[in-house]
Amino acid sequence: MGELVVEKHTKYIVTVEKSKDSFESVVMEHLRLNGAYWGLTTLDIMGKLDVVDQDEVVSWIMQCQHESGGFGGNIGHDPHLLYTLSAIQVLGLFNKTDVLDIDKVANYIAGLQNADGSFNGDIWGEVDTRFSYIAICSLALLRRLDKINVEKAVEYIVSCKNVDGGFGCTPGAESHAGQIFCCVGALAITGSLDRVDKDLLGWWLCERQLKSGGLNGRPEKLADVCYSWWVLSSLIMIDRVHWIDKDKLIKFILDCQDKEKGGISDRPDDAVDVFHTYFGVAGLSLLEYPGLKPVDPAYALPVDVVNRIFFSK
Ligand code: GRG
Ligand code: ZN
Repeated sequence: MGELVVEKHTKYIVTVEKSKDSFESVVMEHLRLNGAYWGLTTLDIMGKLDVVDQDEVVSWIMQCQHESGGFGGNIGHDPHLLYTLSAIQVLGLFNKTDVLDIDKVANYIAGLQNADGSFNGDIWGEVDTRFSYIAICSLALLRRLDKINVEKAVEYIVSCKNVDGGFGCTPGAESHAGQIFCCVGALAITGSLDRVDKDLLGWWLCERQLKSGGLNGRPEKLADVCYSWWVLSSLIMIDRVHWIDKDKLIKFILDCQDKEKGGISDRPDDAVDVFHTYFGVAGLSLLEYPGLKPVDPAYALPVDVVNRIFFSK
């Protein structure tokens, strides 16, 4: 079995961040703040965060903030919950959350909760359990969960639970590993994991492992490195990670590396991108691959960062 080529992945991430005219950078322009979160978190997990200029990143992030308190994906782009979470997470990585007007950001997030407990992603009104997770995770990191109706938020998430034990994006929508991560993560953060049928959901999640060792996101779909994050983090939160073959999954992830140029792809021999590089490295961390910082499965940040946020001041 090969090994994780840490130096190559570090170089790959730094290059993607810097080269504003690469194909990936052009495609990602509108969600750059989100891409920054994936790339920088990956560097931190590998112990390489010191290769970036923190002040430059923090100053750029603050330029993405709007009067409303929310953050856009880049300077001049509309605010959305997704980029607001990325901003909080990256500032957390750098131990710089004190540059934020915490109540202003928290009020923006809380203002997106609906009467049924669900959340809109932005002013345009799309509702999805992704936004429930993002709101809850963001407010928990800001230590402002008291700004929303947590009980109703939990009830809405539970209303998206299916008979297979999984969760979808809205009530009645098909179970999908990405949505399951969001719902289980939000329930974990709010101390509501008793609302999950752990054996039933654990069974559905461990069935995602295919012969190759890789995981898919739904029955009959292809394996993809990103599910090493969405599925594995969920299995850990419900205490059922021993139901999959860890060694086979480690091998699948390592086989998705570009060992020359760095970066990790969705499946062997595909083109690499910064998202799957995060999912691969974070997945390996969840699998306790040597030399990586442990990652918190609910907050999607290194455990030492989460501890610093909750046990300081
Ligand atoms: C901080 C980790 C973190 C997340 C922020 C954005 C978000 C919250 C969560 C997204 C959860 C989600 C829905 C992930 C799924 C993404 C994905 C791979 C979708 C692809 O779905 P299909 O149906 O692909 O196109 P498959 O694999 O089913 O063929
Ligand atoms: Zn993927």
